[in-house]
Amino acid sequence: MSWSLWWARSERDREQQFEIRSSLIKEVRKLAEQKKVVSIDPATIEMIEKAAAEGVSTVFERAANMRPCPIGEEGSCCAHCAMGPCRVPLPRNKEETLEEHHKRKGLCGATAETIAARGFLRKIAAGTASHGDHGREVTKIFIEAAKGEIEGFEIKDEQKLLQLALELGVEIGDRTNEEIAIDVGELLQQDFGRQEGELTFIKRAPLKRQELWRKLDVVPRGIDREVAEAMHRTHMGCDQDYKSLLAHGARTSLADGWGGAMIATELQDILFGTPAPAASQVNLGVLKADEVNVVIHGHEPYVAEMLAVAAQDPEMIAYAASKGAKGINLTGMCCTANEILMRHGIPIAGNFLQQELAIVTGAVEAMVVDVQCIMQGLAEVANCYHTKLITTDARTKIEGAIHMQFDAHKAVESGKEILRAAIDNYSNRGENVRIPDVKTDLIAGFSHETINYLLGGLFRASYRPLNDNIINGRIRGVAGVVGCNNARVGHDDVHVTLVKELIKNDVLVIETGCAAMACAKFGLLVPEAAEFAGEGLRSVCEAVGIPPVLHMGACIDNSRILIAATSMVKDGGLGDDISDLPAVGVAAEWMSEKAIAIGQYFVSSGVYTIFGATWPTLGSKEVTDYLFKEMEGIYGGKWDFEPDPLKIAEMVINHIDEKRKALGIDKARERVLYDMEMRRELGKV
Ligand code: MSK
Repeated sequence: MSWSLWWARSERDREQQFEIRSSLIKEVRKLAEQKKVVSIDPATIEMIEKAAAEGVSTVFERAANMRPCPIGEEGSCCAHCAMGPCRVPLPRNKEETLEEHHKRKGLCGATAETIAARGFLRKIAAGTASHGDHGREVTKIFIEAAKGEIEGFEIKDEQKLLQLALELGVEIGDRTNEEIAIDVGELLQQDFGRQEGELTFIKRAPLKRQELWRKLDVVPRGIDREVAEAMHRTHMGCDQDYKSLLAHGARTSLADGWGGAMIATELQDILFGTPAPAASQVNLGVLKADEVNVVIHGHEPYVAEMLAVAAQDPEMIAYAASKGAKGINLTGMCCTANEILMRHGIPIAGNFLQQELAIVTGAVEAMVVDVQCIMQGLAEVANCYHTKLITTDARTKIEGAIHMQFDAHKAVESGKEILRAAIDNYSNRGENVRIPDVKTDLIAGFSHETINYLLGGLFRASYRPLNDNIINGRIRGVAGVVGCNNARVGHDDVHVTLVKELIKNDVLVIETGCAAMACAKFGLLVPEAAEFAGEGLRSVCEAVGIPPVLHMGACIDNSRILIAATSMVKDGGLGDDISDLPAVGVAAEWMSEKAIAIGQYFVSSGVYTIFGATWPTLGSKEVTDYLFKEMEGIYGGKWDFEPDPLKIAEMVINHIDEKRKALGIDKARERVLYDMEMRRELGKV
């Protein structure tokens, strides 16, 4: 069912459209409500059942017992002043017409359009603020490390530092890496508080895209400035033109993708190492029955980096042995997991919806959290078992948790102190332990640089082979499948069903965040998964030795996708802007405001972007039409919404085929069986 159908407004169609709209919303919820598919992951199901048997509340149980507010869900509620909250919901009965709905206003006179657009912009601002604050903290630590003011951190990727210095015009000469790094860090730090001008990395975008942004006046000036202005514009009595609000949404989102997120990724790579392919495992089965299990959860990598160092320290291993443990088993959860997976091969215990379930195993001595995506429910679950929930960042404190502030100036000691607390807790582990025997192999670490190298080799690193394989039709196009889990839809089900369908149709998939973990759990992130791919994609994967689904990192690393897309444009043959590429972005199980910021910077950068699960502006036809239709005429990219994964796949493929046609590369694709010699040739392309 197309979303647009339920907006037909003629009186003749009104009743029918009301039914269609109602059924679409119901369809989104149906699976979860009927409990047909809570999760497709056997480890998750086993732990949900254990939690239920032990009377422990989890997000799955709460989702079953509490329905989302229907007015808030469609973006029809405004709580921006104390005269409200005002509600301007869509018709809830067949007697009310949409025309009557249009007469419904907030106390200040705010229309459904203004209310929906303000809510949408605030989501973008919150997401941009989260990535921006992550980037700011990384930049601070980067500069302090270069100045020698903090211990335990050093420049790991000299080549990337020098490349970035060249790009930014920072003098290299015979200066030390540390001197260069200080200048690079301080230069990028200015992007957070810049009042006028343009963000540094805007110049990385294709020239045509930069010109478009300048013409539209949406080039971000400073990261913090755009977030602050978004909050101002959405204050009561300020911006009341939904198109104006959404234009600032585009500008704010660009301050995320080409600003805070990109700065974080670049500096993390220099400081901790640019990811390269690393083999590891995923799912709750990576927890160990006879070792101290520490799960590190959140987003910012420096606490995790220090724990990774401390866990290998002979002194700490001996301390664990003194408590009867055979070792220290460090594992990750959510995007901190992705960070330490990509750089150290540390296994992943699970994605977003599994955080409470890791504790339900009864085998986790400490869950150490930093920032973002950390459920408050963890404290109550930890209270039911022996697990210590340890917060490490003053920006994320949780009532009932132990706060052990991570001090970057004493990073090594801070890391050891946290580990000691976990080890001390090993003897408190009771008999109630059940670790699901479920884990899957994966390969991660496909940074932009790695893909470049794998495709083109050390001396001619390039995206040209990828472009050639798209042009010759072996690869139909590229889909960036990213984002969260959402307890309102079947856990992992939407991601995995979608991605399987895409690779079957020769669409190369690049992934980040919890989506990557979902597909990893189902064996799609190993080269052998090429057997699930269509003939063309399979031949390329086998020739190069890569999986058909490439793990590009944490959700902050969606900026890597922007760089990859720009490289594809610059390497030629696929148009002269990102919007020309046969490429699509999808967040099929999204739940975080960061996902909306990411989706909007994809759209503002020219990418057709489809979200599943739910959509937060359905309360206004005008705003939804603007996002889903008109934005394409402005930015070359647009939003779309569809909860069914197979329908999403169809939309992705249709869009890719349209772009192929526009590029003149839509001729019948050759179907050839490759012998070994031909595959070797393919690898050389
Ligand atoms: S952790 S933002 S649930 S991807 Fe990045 Fe996963 Fe979404 Fe958090």
